[in-house]
Amino acid sequence: MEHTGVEQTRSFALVGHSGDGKTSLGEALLHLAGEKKTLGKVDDGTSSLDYLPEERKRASSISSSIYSFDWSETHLTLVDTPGDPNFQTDGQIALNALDGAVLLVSAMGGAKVGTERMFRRCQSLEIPVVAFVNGLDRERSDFASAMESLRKIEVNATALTLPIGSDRNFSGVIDLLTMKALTPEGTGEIPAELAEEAEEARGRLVESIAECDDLLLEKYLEEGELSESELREGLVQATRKRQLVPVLCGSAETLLGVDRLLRGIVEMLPSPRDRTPWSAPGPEEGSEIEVPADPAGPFSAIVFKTVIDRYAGTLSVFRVVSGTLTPDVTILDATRGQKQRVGKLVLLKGGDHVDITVAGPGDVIAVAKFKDVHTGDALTAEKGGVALRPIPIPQGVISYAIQAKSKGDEDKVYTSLGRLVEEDPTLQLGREASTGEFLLTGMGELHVRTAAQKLQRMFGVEVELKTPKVPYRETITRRAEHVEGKLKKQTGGKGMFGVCYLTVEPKARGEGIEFVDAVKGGAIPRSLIPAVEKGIQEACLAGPVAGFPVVDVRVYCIDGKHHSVDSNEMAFKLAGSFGFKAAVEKAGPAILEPIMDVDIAAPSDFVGDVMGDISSRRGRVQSSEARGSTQVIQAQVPMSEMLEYASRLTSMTGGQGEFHMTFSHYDEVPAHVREKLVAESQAAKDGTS
Ligand SMILES: Nc1nc2c(ncn2[C@@H]2O[C@H](COP(=O)(O)OP(=O)(O)OP(=O)(O)O)[C@@H](O)[C@H]2O)c(=O)[nH]1
Ligand SMILES: [Mg+2]
Repeated sequence: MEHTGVEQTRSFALVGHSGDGKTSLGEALLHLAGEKKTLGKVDDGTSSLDYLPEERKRASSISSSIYSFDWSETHLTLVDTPGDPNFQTDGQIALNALDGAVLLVSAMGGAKVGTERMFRRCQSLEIPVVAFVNGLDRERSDFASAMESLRKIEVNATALTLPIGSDRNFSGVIDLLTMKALTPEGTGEIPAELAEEAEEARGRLVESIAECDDLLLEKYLEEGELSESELREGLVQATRKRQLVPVLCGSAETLLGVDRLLRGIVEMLPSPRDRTPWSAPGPEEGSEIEVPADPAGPFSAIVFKTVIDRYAGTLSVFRVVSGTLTPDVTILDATRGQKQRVGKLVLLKGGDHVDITVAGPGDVIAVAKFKDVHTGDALTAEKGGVALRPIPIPQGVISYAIQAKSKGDEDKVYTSLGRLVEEDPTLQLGREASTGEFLLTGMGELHVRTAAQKLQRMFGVEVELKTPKVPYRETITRRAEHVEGKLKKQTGGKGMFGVCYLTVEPKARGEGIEFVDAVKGGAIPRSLIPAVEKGIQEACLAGPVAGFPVVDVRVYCIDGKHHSVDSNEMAFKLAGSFGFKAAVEKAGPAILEPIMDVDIAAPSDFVGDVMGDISSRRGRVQSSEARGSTQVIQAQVPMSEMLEYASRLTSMTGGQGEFHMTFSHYDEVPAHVREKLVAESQAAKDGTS
């Protein structure tokens, strides 16, 4: 395939709440574009977008999938994103690299938390949005309520099509620009019983378009109407400038209305040239330069996904921002400053790949076997390329200790986890300093559990997830002065001698440990002061209260004593460590726990149960607000109380509740929690001693 040309290129994501039909809509688009002969279905495992075994098993997306295809002389890349908050981050990362989004809204229940979250993300990334009300063939579907729900979440929505009939009688859509009915029979007249409704809706559409442009508004006020071409152009501009969100409607199941959406995507979403231009840090501090979508310019691209493919190896998926790429060249990972060899260029079609020979601005392609290229990295030409800002990757919020099921598999688990983390940057692999256990951190319980399943499928290693670990910390609450740390062993043979005096004081949350050398007059020789600091750093790894890392303390080393023969690094390291422990104990030590910001959405009937349950988890409800029949609750809850929340919420709401959490801050644990943690730490010590 030759690169189609920048003006005829579109890239967009399908975004929205879980289970509302994004993947099905993607399949419908591919089928209508002639890309797939048969319509792929999520439920019977024939979807090319939900192609991972884990997705087929759950009948729900766990990872964004990319499908490039051609239709009507346009080259399109569709990215189907998962709606579940455990996996939504993958789609949020992808949005950074795309030019538009189709916001899917269910005709049953309208916009929900997942819809709103992704819409906000599009707004913050300045991505134009076209909405699609899906599922009009379903019982109790309601287009008007879906429109209303969009306005409630502050989408400046205006209907571009109206449904003809609903439920089983849903038979097509009315195009409000042309005022024609689009049905499987072709283009026809609007059914008489809908004529008035269609006139009113068109009036609203025309007004919304006119309001976005002063010249159009003037003409509309003078003449009372605008020509079809003025309306079309006005709508395109208003959508691209994000003044309006045009709403189309239909059904991914019966395909009605989906061909109009396909046309709408090409007409209204911008080409790489019509989008908000890419910018990058310029040569002078604080300066910005624009990166035009020019096929003749220097190559620059942004990696938004990494896929481990059984046959091809690790694929880095990127969007070309400027320039043209051909196979067998050398480029640069500008984020890491490393040269990379490009072999073949691959176009992704879900899990299938097609080799291509050239890629230009707006194209999404993959290259296999780069060395140490990560999701989010900026790629450039080897020389003279402009380095885009890397895509920020959100950190996981919940950690599980992970263990090989069979002894002897530990190394394999570790290397396989490393590969998995490469593929999914929202997973992090760490090690618990106090126990030496591997910790896998992800966006939610399901995210981490699914990662464990993938580990088995992809690398054949079985692991056990242990109760999630809460990253508790220790700190001090007041100042303690002139505390002695002493090591003295001077009986027989070579002696060890070192004394330091430390003063500690609390620092603000998140500021870490600071060491201040305030020793005067050589009480401790200059060369041995770093040893004191090292001893303090080591003592910070396991605090004196319950063995958690110590944070947010400023330590002054104010004085000391040394011996000309017996003082050495080891002696002062130990003195520093002893002194720090003693000082922390005198400074009102406290245990800190992570507090999470939690958003919960549940049908209003369950709101009392959900709020009561949050209080019983030491949570504080901060707001509660109705959105249609859904209640959205925002609360702050200690992480330790949220570890198994997913299953609890499911059982409390009959599977209709959804929640999302992110880290907020650290706070001191109450006395009863502290006692429990101290007892657990004591028991662990007794067990190992
Ligand atoms: N009747 C009907 N069913 C639909 C329609 N769209 C989707 N479905 C069904 O709804 C279910 C969920 O659809 P998906 O396409 O997997 O939804 P999704 O938005 O991709 O869900 P996640 O991947 O979990 O975010 C499937 O059983 C689909 O067959 C529609 O327009 N009409
Ligand atoms: Mg899906």
